[in-house]
Amino acid sequence: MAHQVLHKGAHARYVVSFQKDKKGYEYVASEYLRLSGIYWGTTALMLLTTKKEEDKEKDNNNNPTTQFVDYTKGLSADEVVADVLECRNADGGFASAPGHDSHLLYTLSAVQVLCNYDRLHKELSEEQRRETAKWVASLQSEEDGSFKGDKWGEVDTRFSYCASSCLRLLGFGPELGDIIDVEKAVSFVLSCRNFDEGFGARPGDETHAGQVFCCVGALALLDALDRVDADRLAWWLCERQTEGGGLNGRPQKKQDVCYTWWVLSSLSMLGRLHWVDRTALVAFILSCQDPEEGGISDRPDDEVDVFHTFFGIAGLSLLKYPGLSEVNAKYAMPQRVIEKMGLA
Ligand code: GRG
Repeated sequence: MAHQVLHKGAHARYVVSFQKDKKGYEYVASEYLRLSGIYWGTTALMLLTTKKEEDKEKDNNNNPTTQFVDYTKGLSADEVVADVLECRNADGGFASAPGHDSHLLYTLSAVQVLCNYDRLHKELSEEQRRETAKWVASLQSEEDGSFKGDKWGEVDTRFSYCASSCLRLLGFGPELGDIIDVEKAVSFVLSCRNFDEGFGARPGDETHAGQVFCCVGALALLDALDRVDADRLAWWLCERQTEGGGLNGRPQKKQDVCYTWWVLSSLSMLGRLHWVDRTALVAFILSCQDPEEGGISDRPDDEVDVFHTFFGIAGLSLLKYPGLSEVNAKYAMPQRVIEKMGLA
């Protein structure tokens, strides 16, 4: 394989220039998912940044593996936070970009970014946080416990995950049951389980690794992960590894860097991360980098983007690639943030 080391500096430069070039084509064209882009990019910078103590780590040849650079400094925290707050709507939810409707996907991204920068409580009053939580809870169906993504009504297990994560990050611990019907939320997720022990977007839909992450994550966040057969599900997940070393999202499909995250984080939550061939997977991810301009693509020699850059780095972090900060599999956020919030 051509590029066998992670080009941390190049990736950080790529993320920073994407985020700063607000008139650039990529930035303008991604307005419909802008807030998630901010979450992917800024979280990638945080994972590239290691704590100072980790400088002392040595590789097999006793050489230091990390050099401390705070890659997050490439972007102004105040500007990032201002960009996020501009997307807040009067209903308490957040939109992909100013002027759009609130959606659960972007509300989760907003809350994640504010937590990552330790600004959730500084920027949103208790009343505003309650409004956001109420808006999230209002999307749950009283009938079957599912969540819709917004007022327009699409139901998907992605939204069960987003709602669960959002409410936990907003501080709902044992009192989660006061705001949503937890048992019904769990039952809906379980109703999307298939014969292969995997999960789809709605009852009867095909198993897909992205939805498996959402369902395993939601069950973990709702303290119900013991209701899956971990061995059978982990077997389906580790069968996603292809001859090229990368992972696909379902049988007969192509490998893609983003499945490193959806599959590995699920395996990690199930305590079976070691069921994949780590060496082959690391080599595949590294082969998808642009070593000069930075960024990671879905497959070697394809165009890079912030989505695959984040999930490649986060996947490498789960694989304990040297010189990266630890990522939390359940929240897809830096472990140090989750620990500081008392959610680990
Ligand atoms: C906080 C990490 C995080 C996530 C929030 C939005 C979300 C919750 C999860 C998305 C999970 C998901 C469905 C991921 C899959 C994305 C993807 C690459 C879909 C492509 O699907 P197909 O059918 O691709 O086009 P394949 O690979 O099956 O051909």
